[in-house]
Amino acid sequence: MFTNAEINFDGLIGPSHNYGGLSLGNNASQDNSKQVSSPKDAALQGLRKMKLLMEESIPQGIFLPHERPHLKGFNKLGFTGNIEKVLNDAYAVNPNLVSCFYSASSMWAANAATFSPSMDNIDNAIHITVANLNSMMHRSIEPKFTYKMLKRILNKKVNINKSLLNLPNIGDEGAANHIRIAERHNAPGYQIFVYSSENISHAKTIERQSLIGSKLIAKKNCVEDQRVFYLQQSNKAIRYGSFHNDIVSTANENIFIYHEEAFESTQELKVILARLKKLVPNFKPIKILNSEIDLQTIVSSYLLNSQLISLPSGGMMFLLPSEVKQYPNCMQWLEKISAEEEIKKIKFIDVKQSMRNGGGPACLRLRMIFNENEISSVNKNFLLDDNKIDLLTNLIENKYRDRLQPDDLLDPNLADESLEILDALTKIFKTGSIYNFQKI
Ligand code: SUG
Repeated sequence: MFTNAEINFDGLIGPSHNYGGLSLGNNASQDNSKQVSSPKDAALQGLRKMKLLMEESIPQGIFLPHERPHLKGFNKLGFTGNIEKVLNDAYAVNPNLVSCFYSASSMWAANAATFSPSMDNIDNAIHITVANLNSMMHRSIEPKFTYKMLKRILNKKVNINKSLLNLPNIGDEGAANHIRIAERHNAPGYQIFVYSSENISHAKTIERQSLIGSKLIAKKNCVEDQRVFYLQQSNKAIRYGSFHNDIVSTANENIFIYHEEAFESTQELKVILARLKKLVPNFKPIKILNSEIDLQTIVSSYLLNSQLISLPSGGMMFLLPSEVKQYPNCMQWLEKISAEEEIKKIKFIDVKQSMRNGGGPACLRLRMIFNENEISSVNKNFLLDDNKIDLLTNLIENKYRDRLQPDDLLDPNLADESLEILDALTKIFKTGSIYNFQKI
């Protein structure tokens, strides 16, 4: 029986996971630039996280890795010939072109799209809009395949909207900047779109989510006007490395946790919180004070880039990156909230390979909410079970590389291996041919 209204879809980590140093403003991506990665460890870590949630009887969905190397992209830029030539020619122009078109960044599914459940929307239908991710080159190549995959995962009853036009000032980075608050998942809720840039002007910081983009997404998703709020992320948080809002705040059902310096205007926040107090039964905002944990520690620990998740057995679980254990003040705060709030289960997970590129547990998943009549919209092939976990573990252990260093991206064998793995994945998930290379 379907007991939990929420399904998390995680991005399965692809075989070319590497540290390209591609995301300016993302401290981990910059600090680990050109280090050796382990695609095998990364994928197994991601899978263990999914398994841990399944052990709590939480349904778990999956997004397949995108096709990398992105041969079509290389071709469009004028690189032709065999793969070895394409890679070498692109590398000669700029080595980052190769890292970009090989990036496994689709693993961070929280950036794939923005989901609005039917009970919040004018037409009582689910809407999901793919993110254009246009602030970073390696991420801007994701939307097309995300759309294609969502079409395979969700049936016609779900409105899947294409991403916003790829214009520089309407950046949209999906659910990582979107907070939904409701008495419970399947009750009508309120959505806060957190943006980082308001004006069409030269930015001082790297502003990835625009206000214009946020407004267009709310409109595309048909969210009722009175259910939408806009709130600006603080410039200080962005400067400190919170390139998405899900690093300085998190929410689940009636609980909203945020750092006191997460948002630009305390006045605007106050107004929204007061409205939500009136509108949402049992609404509980939890503010983390600087005196408890300073902003820098919130950003470097990834305390709030955790999955706060409702358990079918009641109460909530906080699934945190294991790095948090290194911060005594974060641990004290966790002790405090588990004593005071309904967050009774605290667990840690090692997703170090993803963390080293700035992606914690919350980044690795996109949440979707369905009621009992809508759950049949989900293609079961994309839901994990023990058998698929075994098949995936086997594939990852046997076919993924243990180590990948920057120069390995020029090895034509890596391209062949990657496509072989993607092909095997389409068999495990019975998707039919979904990748470009599978079309003859
Ligand atoms: O977009 N890192 C990702 C991390 C995304 C995290 N997502 C959320 N906060 N929801 C990004 O910056 C680094 C890739 C590299 O440098 O190789 C990267 O893309």
